[in-house]
Amino acid sequence: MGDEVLANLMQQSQVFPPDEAFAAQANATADLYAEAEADREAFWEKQAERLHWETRWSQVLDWSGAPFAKWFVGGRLNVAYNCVDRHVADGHGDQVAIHWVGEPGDTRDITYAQLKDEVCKAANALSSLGLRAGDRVAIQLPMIPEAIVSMLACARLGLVHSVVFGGFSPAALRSRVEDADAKVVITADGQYRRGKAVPMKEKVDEGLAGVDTVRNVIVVRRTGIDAPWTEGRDLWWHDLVDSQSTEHTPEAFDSEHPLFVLYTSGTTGKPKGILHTSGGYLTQVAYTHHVVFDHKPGQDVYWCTADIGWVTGHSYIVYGPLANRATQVVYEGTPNTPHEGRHWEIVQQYGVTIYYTAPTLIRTFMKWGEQIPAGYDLSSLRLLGSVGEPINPEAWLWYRKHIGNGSLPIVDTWWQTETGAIMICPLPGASALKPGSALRALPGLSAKVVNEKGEEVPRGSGGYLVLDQPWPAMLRGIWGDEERYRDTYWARFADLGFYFAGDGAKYDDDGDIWLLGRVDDVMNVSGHRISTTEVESALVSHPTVAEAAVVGASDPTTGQGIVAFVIPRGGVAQDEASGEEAIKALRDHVAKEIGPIAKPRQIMVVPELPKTRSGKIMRRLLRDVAENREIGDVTTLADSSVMDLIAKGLRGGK
Ligand code: 6R9
Repeated sequence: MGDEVLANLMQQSQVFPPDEAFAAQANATADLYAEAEADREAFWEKQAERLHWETRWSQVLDWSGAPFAKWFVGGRLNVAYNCVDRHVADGHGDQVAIHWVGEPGDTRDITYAQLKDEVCKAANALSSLGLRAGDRVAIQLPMIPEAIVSMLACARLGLVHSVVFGGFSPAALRSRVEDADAKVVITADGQYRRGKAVPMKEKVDEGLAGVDTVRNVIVVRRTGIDAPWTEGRDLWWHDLVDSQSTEHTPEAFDSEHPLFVLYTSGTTGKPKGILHTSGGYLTQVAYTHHVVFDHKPGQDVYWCTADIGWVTGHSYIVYGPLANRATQVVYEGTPNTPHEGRHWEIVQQYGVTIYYTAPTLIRTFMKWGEQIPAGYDLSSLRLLGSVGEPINPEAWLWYRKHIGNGSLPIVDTWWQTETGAIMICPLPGASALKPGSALRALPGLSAKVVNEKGEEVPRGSGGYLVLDQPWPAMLRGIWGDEERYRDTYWARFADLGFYFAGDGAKYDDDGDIWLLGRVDDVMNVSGHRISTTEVESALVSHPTVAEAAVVGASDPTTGQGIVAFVIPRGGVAQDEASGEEAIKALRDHVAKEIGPIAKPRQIMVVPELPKTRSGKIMRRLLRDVAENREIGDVTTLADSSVMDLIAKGLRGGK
């Protein structure tokens, strides 16, 4: 977002003071900031007491090995016990944990007692395969209950899960399985996508071809479509799990025992395996879910629309809500299957009170029209949330007006795969809300906007977002790559010990934070992080492409859209390369290499790319082309005529 645009936004911004009735019943009050400020460690100690610890910690934080933190040192707990068993032990076994809604319309209500049985059976099944604490398990599943059960079964046994988004390609699965050296993969025969059953197991097999470290593939039967089978390796979930005992004694693990690895795009082609551990992570997801969503167990019906393949699904479908004994909706399908009112129909049917989604979906709802939600009874809703990218004020105001009855608090939650849990966000009932601003760090957490030197910028100015204090759910490294961990996040402000988030941000005149999007080569498409390099590598791996440059161009629905510039290989005529078929083949190739979410919105065939004398591609200029703007300053180009060539080429054949 350019400075001008931002200035406009900030000018337009209105302030919505907290609603008194909401404030009177809110889980959090503004006092929490002062309480945390007075003694951070005591504050986090209190939050950790939300959980059941088998052994209490002896030290809250050990930062002596920075940037590798240890939280609740010496403490021992079982994450799955905290998310399931203890609620049953406390007499809430009959409370519904999950109202599951399948895309074709099938449903399942699962109580905490039933969830406990399912998790115990799955844990017994995984043990029977010889898996031991510390082993890695890859999970590529649709949004079905078995996905959540699998994650919790891993947590129960101290196995490290690596969930791979169901829309990722065989190649993406393979690189993740290999990087983490997963011994078992859990998947499904197929998944429903917009009313159709599409193969999943077949694709998993393609990804696993030649990978001999995977001992077993467990397959959930979801759609009934044909699944290729490798005897001796593949096992049906129902054959393996259904007959297991519902008794399983959870073992307590060290607070720093690894819980999961989740891969996310970095600035190079290779995704980073972000590592999270147990005690600190669970403490912060439980705390934030409690205060940010104002969640009341036994009363609220909570719905986070994310997929478990992303961190939002990990922290705010699985671990946070279940640790807090939530009753939640889990929906398998897309928001317009079979019709564009599907979400509102579900809200009405289950009486959803808390709804947490992404700006890209809000903008899609805007496109579909306000008459669609208006056709449903949304009066059960009492709080709305947003995550994944900056929410533009128009979308915020539409969300409040058409979904939130013109009155509900909206929590704009800034965080990352790396932070594990929400960091910057309003406290509903306590904060005055500003459409488009995430406001400030939550109590117990700290964020600053700084310049190149790491000095805090004055109000009204912008810079880089940093986190200047360690936090309980922080990543504990990149799987197998300590150096990349230090380089990516800690090298930029090494002397100051700040975590560099990769986001630009600005303080307004009140000192509130406005997030401005990534400052690196990571694009944000529909709230998903995709690196320009990753897409470039995919394009260049196609036989007709010599060179490629990719930029994120602003897009009214998806936030950013991927625009690629490609130079055809020698021997491929410009006309031929820019033909409809050839472009389609390239887009499909990227989908195959990475996944459909990475498909470029537009591909332009060009004779040259704009480069500096040191050979760096000047994406700024390409972005000007992609966004149909006047081309900016070209004086640092090695050959300043290149932009003319590109412009001429595009006029000629697009
Ligand atoms: C949770 C999640 C992280 C990146 C992050 C930032 C962007 C997320 C945001 C936001 C502005 C918000 N982002 N939430 N930007 N306001 N409320 O999305 O994790 O997939 O790792 O993405 O998303 O750019 O750096 P992840």
